[in-house]
Amino acid sequence: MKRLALHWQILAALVLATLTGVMFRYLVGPELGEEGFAARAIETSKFIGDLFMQGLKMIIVPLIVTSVISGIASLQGVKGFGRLGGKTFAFYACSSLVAVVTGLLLVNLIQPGMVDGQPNEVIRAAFDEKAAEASDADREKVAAANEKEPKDFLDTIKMMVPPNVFKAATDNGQMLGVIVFSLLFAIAITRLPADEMKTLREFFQAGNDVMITVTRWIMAVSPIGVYALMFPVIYENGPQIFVEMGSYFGTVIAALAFHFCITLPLVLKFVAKVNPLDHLRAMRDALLLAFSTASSSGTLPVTMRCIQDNAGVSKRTASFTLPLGATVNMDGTALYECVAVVFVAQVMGVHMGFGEQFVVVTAALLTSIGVAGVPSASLVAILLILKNSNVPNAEIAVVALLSVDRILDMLRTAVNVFGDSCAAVTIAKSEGEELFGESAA
Ligand code: DAS
Repeated sequence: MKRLALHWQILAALVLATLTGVMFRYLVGPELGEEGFAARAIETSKFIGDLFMQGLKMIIVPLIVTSVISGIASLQGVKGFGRLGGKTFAFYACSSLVAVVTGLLLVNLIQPGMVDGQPNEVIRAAFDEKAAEASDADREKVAAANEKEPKDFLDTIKMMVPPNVFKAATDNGQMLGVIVFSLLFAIAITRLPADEMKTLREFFQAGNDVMITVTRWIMAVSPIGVYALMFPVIYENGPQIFVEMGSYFGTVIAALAFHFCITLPLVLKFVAKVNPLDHLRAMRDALLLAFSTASSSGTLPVTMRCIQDNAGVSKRTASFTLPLGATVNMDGTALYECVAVVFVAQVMGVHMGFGEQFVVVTAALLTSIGVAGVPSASLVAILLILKNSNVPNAEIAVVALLSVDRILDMLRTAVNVFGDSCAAVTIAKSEGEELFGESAA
């Protein structure tokens, strides 16, 4: 029997996880006791889900290093690199700025943290309640973030030059140092005599082929991994979070949907001259995996495969734009940071004028560069921006947001990955590449 396409397998796993999560929440859990069968099922599911996530993270560094070096080494010297770099950073800056402005407009229009122009006391009470109920892990995560000095742009620059690239490689979520090292290594190869570099190029090309095969093996079990990741999320996140903080959820989802369904498709159609639906179909596997794992870095191996195999983007352009994008280009995250910071300020009764909101926009753009591509990574940035904006009870608010963050994290990670893929396609088209099976004109 012909095997279902991967995106259908992942979709089926998501539906099955939702059905069993709801069944366990309303039928099994309470009757058999929270410490009984349901708890053991959730614990087993989380173990398998973590194993799958670790499998994805295990291949990130070797895949990216071999991909960037074998891909970029085909660039003809620094001129080509400079042109590609300029286009890539210009796209990232513009798309993230539009995303942040979208979030800012909606959070000021909807005002989710206010009722009749006054701070929403119900949500304020919900913050205290959720902060009190929060897991020790969530509390420790926020306390650790609270210890961090506010990361400014210079910190992000420093991350690009790791004192020990092999140590930097262990922080899978924050790939900046490894990517910059790989780019420098690749450019050096293009600057040295081609005949002397032949063996090295072939080594990294072969290494990349091996890593692509390993990626396919891990993706073969992705339906199981996706199910195991989603089942606990559905079981633990009942619909009440959408009631208590519905206005907040609605604002974030509306802003993300606008960027995903309007802004980026317009860029594809009028800038890249590509049919947005063709691109969406090409990226299905990566988008579903990004949604399921809430990790841009974890999804990167599949994003690379989709953009090259389905969209037809060259390895050179994909190897340059996507690893960087997964780390520094996070439209969904930048938008979310903006909405969350202004929302918390509204709940805490802190009025943010144009000047204060401009600072939030700038901070959201800069911190989203440094946010790692792992689950709930942006909440650290939100805490830093709230502290920087002198919003009181920032830690309580962030612990509360963290307790209801998973669904929003899944959505914004899908937007992050979609934004990266749109950048790759737009830049590939600007380089004259024929995509989606375009026949030579
Ligand atoms: N989950 C992060 C990612 O992988 C995004 C975030 O935390 O905002 O992109």
